[in-house]
Amino acid sequence: MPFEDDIKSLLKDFNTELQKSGTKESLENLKNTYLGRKGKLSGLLGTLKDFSKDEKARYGKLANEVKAEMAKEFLEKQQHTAGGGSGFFDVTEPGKSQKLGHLHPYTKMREEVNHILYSMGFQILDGEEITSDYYCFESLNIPKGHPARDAWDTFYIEQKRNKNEELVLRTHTSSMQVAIMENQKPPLQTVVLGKCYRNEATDASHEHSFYQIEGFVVDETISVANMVSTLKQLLSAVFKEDVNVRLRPGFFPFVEPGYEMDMSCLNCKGEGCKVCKQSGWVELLGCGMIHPNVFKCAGYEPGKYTGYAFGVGFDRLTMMRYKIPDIRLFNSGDLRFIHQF
Ligand code: FA5
Repeated sequence: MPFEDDIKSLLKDFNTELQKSGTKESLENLKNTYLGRKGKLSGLLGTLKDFSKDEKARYGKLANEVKAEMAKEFLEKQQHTAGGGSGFFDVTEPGKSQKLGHLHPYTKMREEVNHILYSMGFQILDGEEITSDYYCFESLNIPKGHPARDAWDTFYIEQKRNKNEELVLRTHTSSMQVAIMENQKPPLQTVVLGKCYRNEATDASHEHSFYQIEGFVVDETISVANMVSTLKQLLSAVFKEDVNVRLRPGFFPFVEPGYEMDMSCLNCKGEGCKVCKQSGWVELLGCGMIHPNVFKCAGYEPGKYTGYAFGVGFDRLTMMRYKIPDIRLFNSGDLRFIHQF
């Protein structure tokens, strides 16, 4: 019975090829090849005319059953490929890649700097951004009416804490010095990395909200030499090259002596360029030996301890590291800027 054999083998071939077809195009081709007007099934049906009446009736019935089965299998496969019949889904179509976010340069730098400080033995704290006038100024040897308050003018909060404690947005992370020392006895090796606020006009290197790293180290025999070597080590690790530093006298009421620390210009290697205004040095941070009045506020025994403190602008550090020309870009929300990191 060649017709029966032929049609069964046609069905078998159809099923094998159907299994392999997974795309819209391959299914369409399969349909045309087997079920189309000039397809293999039609071709086989065309041979029926050569059979007897009885055979024609029997084979014709068989052919219709096979055709129905093929159509059913085909539809099922198509629906399966379409993901439940909700429209055709081509599994071989290249996917649409999801846009992933990435870390802000601040976050990258912060993770790196934290890692360096941690490996140097510092405890890393954040502390409160809304603090009292006492911790931000008074305890740092800056009483009311002191001229230094003008340079560090900040935002004052009407509401008071504990009935009469005046609140401000911290103008520098130095505000954490006494707050931490009150709760921890030396030896202390601490950094505070966090946000500060100032009432000042913005420009390429000034923001009203920015970040600082405050560091302070207190023990019985801490010296300026310890401070210089630690800061040199810290800066060299941050900039991944050996940096030179120099001290100039600087006034901060909570340190004595006080210094401004400059770093050799990485742009011109100290030769002189636009970045360092031809001096070969870049102004970087304030530092000095902690004033006895600060230790007094912390409740430390007078004369027992010495220590150094430093305060560095974290934004400016990040700007130097990534060669960012304007501090205002950080919070601009400009995607052309942010996509560069
Ligand atoms: C201080 O804030 C001192 N508390 C630093 C200090 C700590 C001195 C411990 C001694 C001992 P100054 O105002 O210079 O100092 O600020 C320190 C750094 O913060 C600056 O060098 C600068 O990098 C950064 N900074 C200051 N104001 C702004 C601002 N408006 N925008 C961005 N960065 C700023």
